Amino acid sequence: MKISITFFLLFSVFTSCANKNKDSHAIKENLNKPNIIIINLDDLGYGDLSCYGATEIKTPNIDKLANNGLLFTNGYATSATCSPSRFSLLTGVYPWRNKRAKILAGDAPLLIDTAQQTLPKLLNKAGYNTAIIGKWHLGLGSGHVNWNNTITPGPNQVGFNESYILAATQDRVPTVYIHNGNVVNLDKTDPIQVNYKKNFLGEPTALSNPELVTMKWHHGHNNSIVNGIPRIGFMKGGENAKWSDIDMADHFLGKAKDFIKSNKNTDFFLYYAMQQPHVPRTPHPRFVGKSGMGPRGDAILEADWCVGELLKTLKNLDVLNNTLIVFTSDNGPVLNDGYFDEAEEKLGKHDPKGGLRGGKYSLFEAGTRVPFITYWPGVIKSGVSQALVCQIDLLASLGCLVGEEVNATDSKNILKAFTGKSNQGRDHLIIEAKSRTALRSGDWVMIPAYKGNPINSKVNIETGILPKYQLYNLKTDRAQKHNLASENPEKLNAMIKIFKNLKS
Ligand code: NG6
Ligand code: CA
Repeated sequence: MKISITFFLLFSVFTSCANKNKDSHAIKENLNKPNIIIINLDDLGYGDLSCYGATEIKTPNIDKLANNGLLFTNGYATSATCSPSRFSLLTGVYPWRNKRAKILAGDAPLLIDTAQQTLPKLLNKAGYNTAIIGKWHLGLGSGHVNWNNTITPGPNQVGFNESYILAATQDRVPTVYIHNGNVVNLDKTDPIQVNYKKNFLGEPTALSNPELVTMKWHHGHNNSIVNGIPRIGFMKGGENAKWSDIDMADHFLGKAKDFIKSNKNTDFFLYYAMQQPHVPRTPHPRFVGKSGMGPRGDAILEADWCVGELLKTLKNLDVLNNTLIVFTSDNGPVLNDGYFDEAEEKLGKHDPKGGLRGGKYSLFEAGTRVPFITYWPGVIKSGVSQALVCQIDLLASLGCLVGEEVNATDSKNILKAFTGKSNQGRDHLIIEAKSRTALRSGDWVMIPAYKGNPINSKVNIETGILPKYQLYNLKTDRAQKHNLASENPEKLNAMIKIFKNLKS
């Protein structure tokens, strides 16, 4: 009974959204709105999950989402790196519209304008209690952060009622948790200082004191050492506030569970931004050695376990059936991203790219095509969708779902595709990697000619950069092996035209 009512209400939402939200207020009053959870992993590849065809690693809990929900084979992040990708997910705006949308330092200012429309703001307006728990990496403050005072603006100023975050990445300082703008467990007599240009006098680094390092760096990552792990950036003080790397997954999971528990009687939106399997890979000892693939595989097993625990929590609180879960990753996979952690050596037959070309930092498919699953018991039927969908569309689509007015250019309302009511996603998508852009349109991809290195030799990944146009038909050539640019000039020109129009 409850299910058919939800179906009916959804039907009216879909009809109204097609009508540009004319009846948004009516919908808002009638709709039995679901809780919304976006689970966004860090550097998880298209081929890293058993539900996406991995045979060397088993991810039973994420598979449960896929088997009982909708698995997308053409689901994308807008960017092959973190900050730009997350910027789009939360704002519905392409990262190349914002010059600062690049991998941010740990002390970079807030990337999102506090006046800007965001997904959490929209949901907040629709009555949701909103939280981010996990990785932020969208900058904090407006230039010079004093880590010893309340840090603002940040997530709480762009729509989140609650935030419990790590500022940038696990490999960047400051290595502390920040709760609603305040560093957790900060001892005011041991203030934190952060500098990304120079070290603090007398403080050890991986270069000056290699004997203090327990995880060896391969490239970059030779500044301050915390918990034996050398990081990017210099940090002094804040001893009491430093996180424990091996406990990070449990820590964020605990916070996520607490948030769900205290909001079980209200509509809630949780952006659960997990840190795995980004470097440094520090799975809890419970998972060490379990994948046979070293820390990268173990961290994926740990993340899968966290998803299982989250599902259990929702079920035990009797809110699972009224929760829409979106599972995805911020960008494609990388093996050696700066530490010696045996990711390459112990890979065996596992293919994190799932047969796609490239990887993190790349304009080729594996850079931005990521795992993408939607799950909503009783509403989304289980299946596989080939619709072209992107994280950037969550703003317009979820805005529609909750009956909020959305004015968006880049973000498309494709709620029907996200819920499996249609196989039609967006027509075109611009993808980005390290400030270069390319076009996916239908089954085709066009990469403009660019200057630069075709291989990022540090991480051993093809960048997608060539000094000539590239054109691929993904339907017949999923691995992007055959450049059809000179064979098919008509298609190439048509793609260039669309690309120019979209970028203007
Ligand atoms: C790079 C780091 C890499 C990772 C990445 C950000 C070096 C040499 N490499 O600059 O390890 O931290 O930034 O990853 O420092 S992301 O997933 O947040 O985009
Ligand atoms: Ca990432």
